[in-house]
Amino acid sequence: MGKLHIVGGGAIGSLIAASAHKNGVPYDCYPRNIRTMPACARWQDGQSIALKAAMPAPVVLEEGDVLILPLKVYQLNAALIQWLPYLTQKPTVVLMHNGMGGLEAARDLLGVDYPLLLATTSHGALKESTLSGDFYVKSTGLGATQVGAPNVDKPSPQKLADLFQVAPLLANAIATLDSALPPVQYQSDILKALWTKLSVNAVINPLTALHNIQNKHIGNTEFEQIRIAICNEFTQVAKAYGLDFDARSVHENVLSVAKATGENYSSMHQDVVHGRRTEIDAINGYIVEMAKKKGIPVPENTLLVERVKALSV
Ligand code: KPL
Repeated sequence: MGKLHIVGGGAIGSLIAASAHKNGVPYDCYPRNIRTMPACARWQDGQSIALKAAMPAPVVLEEGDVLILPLKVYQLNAALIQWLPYLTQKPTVVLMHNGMGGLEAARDLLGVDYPLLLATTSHGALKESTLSGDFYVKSTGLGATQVGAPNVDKPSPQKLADLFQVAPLLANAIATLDSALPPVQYQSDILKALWTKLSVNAVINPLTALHNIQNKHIGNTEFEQIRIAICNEFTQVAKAYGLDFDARSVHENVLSVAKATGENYSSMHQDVVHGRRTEIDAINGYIVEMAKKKGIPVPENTLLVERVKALSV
């Protein structure tokens, strides 16, 4: 099994590290700021686990290693540029972020043939600090991770066993991820899975941030009109790029995720509350950009981008 190298000390990166530790998968963490890297993880059953000390700088990786970047999209470029000199052996790179735009950034910097995986996770995690200022990561809900290989020739292998035939290192990297933080599900059409997640984030994230509410309130009737409008715009834009969604099912899926993650405050809500930059450009902003290229009007998404930007300045 290859070693897992986790970039960034955010909630999801730390959760992956903690779970790798628990499951005996070799790993190292490379946070931007060693001081704020969680020293331990707390599981929902009350157990806690201490994490390995973080690495101060990148190291040259081997071909069978896996470099995972659970970062915000806007942090990705700088992180990939920093890691480029250490990727000469072409270890598998895994992108895991909300919103879109990472694939384009990775293809620009690494090349279109680079062994790359795209992943999206529904595991919940929060990074918190104790009164004495020590950081820890708290698991807030078990989920699943979907992963796919966008740079493998079309048609994409339908099953993981097929991927093992054409790209064994990528398939092994998926197995490593599954050993670290299960379950990991291989998706032959990862772009569709990412667009599905985009539709969820495009509704829940800006509305929870603007109204200062938990995810469960997104199902309230006061938001019905705007929910439907966002889903309709999303569906039209996706269709223009050959992705076939049904607006009604998109809306139903948003409602079921809002219910399933009801007690959560969305990541955008948290970003606004803590005065951090939001991912609005990679979520609703991405829909607006893609719509513009095809001449599709998307007034609701455009307004949400403006309103969230006004919140976070
Ligand atoms: O991905 C999320 C986020 O907060 O960014 C959801 C699914 C909305 C869960 O909170």
